[in-house]
Amino acid sequence: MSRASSGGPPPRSLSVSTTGAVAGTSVTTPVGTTPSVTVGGPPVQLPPQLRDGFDAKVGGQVTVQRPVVDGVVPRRRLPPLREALVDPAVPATLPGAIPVPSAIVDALRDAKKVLVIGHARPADGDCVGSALGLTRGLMALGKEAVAVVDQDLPASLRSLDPDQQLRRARDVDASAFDLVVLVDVAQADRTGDMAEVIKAAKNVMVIDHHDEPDARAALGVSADARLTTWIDVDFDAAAAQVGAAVHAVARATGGDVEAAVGAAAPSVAAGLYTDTLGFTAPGADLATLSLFKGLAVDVLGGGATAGALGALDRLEQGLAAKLPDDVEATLRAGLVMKEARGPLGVEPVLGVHGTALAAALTAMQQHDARAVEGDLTGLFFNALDAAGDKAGGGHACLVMPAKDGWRVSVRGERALLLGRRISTDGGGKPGAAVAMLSSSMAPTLAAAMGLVQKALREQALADAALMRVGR
Ligand SMILES: [Mn+2]
Repeated sequence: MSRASSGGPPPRSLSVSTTGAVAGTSVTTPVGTTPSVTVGGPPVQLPPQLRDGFDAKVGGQVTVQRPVVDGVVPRRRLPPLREALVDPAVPATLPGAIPVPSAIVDALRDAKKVLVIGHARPADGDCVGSALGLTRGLMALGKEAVAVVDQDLPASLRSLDPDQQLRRARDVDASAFDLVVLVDVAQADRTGDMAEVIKAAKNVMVIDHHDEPDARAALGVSADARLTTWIDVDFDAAAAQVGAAVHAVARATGGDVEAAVGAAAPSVAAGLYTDTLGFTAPGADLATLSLFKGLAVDVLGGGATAGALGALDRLEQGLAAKLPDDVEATLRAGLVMKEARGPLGVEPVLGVHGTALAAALTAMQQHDARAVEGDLTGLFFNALDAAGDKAGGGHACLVMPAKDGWRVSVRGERALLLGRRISTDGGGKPGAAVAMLSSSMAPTLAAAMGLVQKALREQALADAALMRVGR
């Protein structure tokens, strides 16, 4: 969200030749498959001498390799959002322009009481926006609807739910609903304590943009249950599908289309914005930006670009959730930055002291009793984004202590297909990735760099193939 724009116009076409760029590389798995990394050993506690561990092991263990990409992989960047909102050359579209599978429309039309579930632990702006957007849209059409994201939300996401409509699993009587809809997720075990509800449900729907070839198995839905899925990885955010679904079901029920889309619009816009990192993510599509623009100008902005810019200001201020100074200072003291040799040169590597995280959370709770650890980690991701911007073609890694081991996040300027199926950052889109690895710091980092190297080889081949067919 705070990721800086690198400025300048986006490339209009893939005009850079990469002939010969991938000579000598080998790829053992097809593009788009999940890189598989297994690191043995039980989870370990953060060692007190983390800084020393970084010095001694990280630099020494990461293999230096000849760059595997000689040419420049084109960046697919969109114009800066504020310029796009006022630039007449950037089209604006509305959710009605997106076709919705008829089975999705029919099932939503027929349902009277709908339970909408987003992913949790972690939640993100798209799952919150999608869950609230669908719920609000259905309520505007006279249906009963309840949204669940089963975790305490970090401060930034609390701003997307000002009326505190989201429920926890423990607060919901699942037997009261005739349709269960999962948004932005197709796996029961990523919904917190909603997994058993999903498995027992007899009428289930999935609206998602993450690759899931066998949703019935991933959900644990029984063979006799009705399952209706709309899974399409070409969408940057599930919120785009949700906006379209609200429009379509409003039309199908003869309801007030404008009221339904209007009720969903703030949440849908938030999902589009967050899953594309404010439309700065390398893989973000113009179609998504156009949908955001249509919602911002025509729905939230009252038809005026000034109104749209005001809506964007409010969205960004809410998402920014600025930390108190004392909390931020504590966190910054716990952030370690090192540089490792990666496949494309020097790769910034960031590490986080677990003790600093704990101290900062205690300090934060003096300011806000609802504070959770997620309120704090945004600072590290901002640092990661900044490091990624400075990596000059390399990729920055962030390694943070987590409940079951270490959380490794990666950011880079180059398009990167890294762990799409395990990714929750950036909607699983190129350039943003996350993996959970259970091991100590040094092998985790080495494994993370291996993921980056492998994904870069695959991406180089994919880009070369794209150019060969003249796209
Ligand atoms: Mn998403």
